[in-house]
Amino acid sequence: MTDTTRIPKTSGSGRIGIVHLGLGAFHRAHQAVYLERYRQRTGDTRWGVSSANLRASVGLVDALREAGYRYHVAEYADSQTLTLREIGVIEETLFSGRDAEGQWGRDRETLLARLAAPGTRLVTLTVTEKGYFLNPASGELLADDPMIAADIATPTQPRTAPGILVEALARRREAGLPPFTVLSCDNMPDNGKRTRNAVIQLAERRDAALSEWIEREVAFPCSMVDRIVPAMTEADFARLNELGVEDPNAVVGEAFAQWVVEDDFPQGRPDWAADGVEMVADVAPFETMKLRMLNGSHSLLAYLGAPEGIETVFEAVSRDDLRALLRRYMLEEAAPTLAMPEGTDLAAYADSLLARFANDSLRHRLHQIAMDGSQKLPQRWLQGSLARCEAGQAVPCTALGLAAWIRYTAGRDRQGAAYPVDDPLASRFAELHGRHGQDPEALVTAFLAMDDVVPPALAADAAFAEAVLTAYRSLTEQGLDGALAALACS
Ligand code: NAI
Ligand code: CS2
Repeated sequence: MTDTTRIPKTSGSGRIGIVHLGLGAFHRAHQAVYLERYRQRTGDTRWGVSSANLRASVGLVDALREAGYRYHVAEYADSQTLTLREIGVIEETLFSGRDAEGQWGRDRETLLARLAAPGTRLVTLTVTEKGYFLNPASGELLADDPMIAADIATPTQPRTAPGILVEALARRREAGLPPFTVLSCDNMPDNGKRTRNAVIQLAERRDAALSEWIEREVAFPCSMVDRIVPAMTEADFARLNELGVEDPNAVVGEAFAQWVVEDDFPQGRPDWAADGVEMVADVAPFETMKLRMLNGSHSLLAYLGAPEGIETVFEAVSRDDLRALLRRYMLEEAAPTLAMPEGTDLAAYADSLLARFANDSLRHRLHQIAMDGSQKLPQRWLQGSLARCEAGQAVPCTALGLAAWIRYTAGRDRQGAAYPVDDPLASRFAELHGRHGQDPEALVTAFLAMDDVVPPALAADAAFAEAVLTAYRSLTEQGLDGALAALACS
């Protein structure tokens, strides 16, 4: 039950009930929009947001502050239909990352105080998959990562999202306050469970009693989030200018939005079901469906298309062969791995995704989607592929995708021009390409042996490994057209 009426307004501003970590484009165009709708509908101002960046983008933090925390969201259904909203639910922006002089944590104490304030009952996160510092394949904390090691050494001056949550929860426990609920809104499988794992495993290294308290008292509901919100381009700003909106903090996304949330909020939550938030007992089927069908398709387009000079999702799905590949991947390789509630029509879902990808108002760059592949591929492709391979079924489209990812990580397009490979494992990729670049079999074997990305049982599947190698050869020798023709997707 949600009871928002008996909670005292004792936070710093009285209007802040939520602290958000990861003030990026998605937070501004998804969670904030739902909360704005809630506020407009109910007049309840207690769920305002203090939104913080822990890594980069101090410029956005300060620009929003200068703009009185108001900004615009443009939602495009297609090139003709647009909804423009002004959002005012962000009450404060903070920066706790490293500044230009190399100093950490400019607003860290304010952020920790806000997190420890009695009025804060919910903490939400969009810090990207890598912001949890988990082994992407196993979901275990990367305790040796230098950032986590620093948070273990100086826990009261945390730098990472898990470190900040642990320190804030420790302060609440010491003050005799109830904890807050932690809601991950990142594209991870079981994102609540993974966040819990990161926080508890980090807390265990600090204080057993604290970690037991967190385990017992803190709720980490899972959620499935969906709205395509590409990084802003000059063209997006120019188009908004034409509409009379001059807002450096504006964001642009598609009209579609979905938020499915596990209903586990012991400290209360906005009563936001009427605003489109779907409250359910189990998010997992929806999350897996979205990760494998939508995000898996995105990654296929990204690794196949970007090195060919195809710039955006829209451009990619304008090609019949890539649309055919996506349809086949979704229906033959992703959908059969899903256990959905009765009545779910996955063919209709696939069609709706293809229609969303064809939105000609979004400039969703394939290189943006290609970022952090090591963190994304286990949940998008590899866990599903493992299930299929174990059942003796082939995954030719996914094998082609994996081959394309391996090629992508070389950082050179078909013309030989270099592009940056943005991934926490980029230096490992470079080393493997340096060592095995001339030997496709050794290269594919070395990539499949990365057990923090590829489940070992999948790497050990001879038919899968062969399919990846064949696809890699066909891609590098015959190019995209040849590789798609070999799959009969031309
Ligand atoms: P963005 O690039 O605009 O913002 C990324 C945010 O993550 C920034 O606040 C940045 O400071 C933070 N961040 C990055 N690495 C971090 C780290 N190691 N530790 C702490 N914070 C870190 O990206 P955007 O669009 O906001 O997406 C963020 C995440 O939201 C995605 O990775 C995904 O999990 C989720 N999401 C995004 C969607 C989209 O279409 N943009 C849709 C659905 C989910
Ligand atoms: C994309 C997602 O960047 C990516 O990896 O696949 O951000 C995608 O746009 C969203 O999940 C859509 O909800």
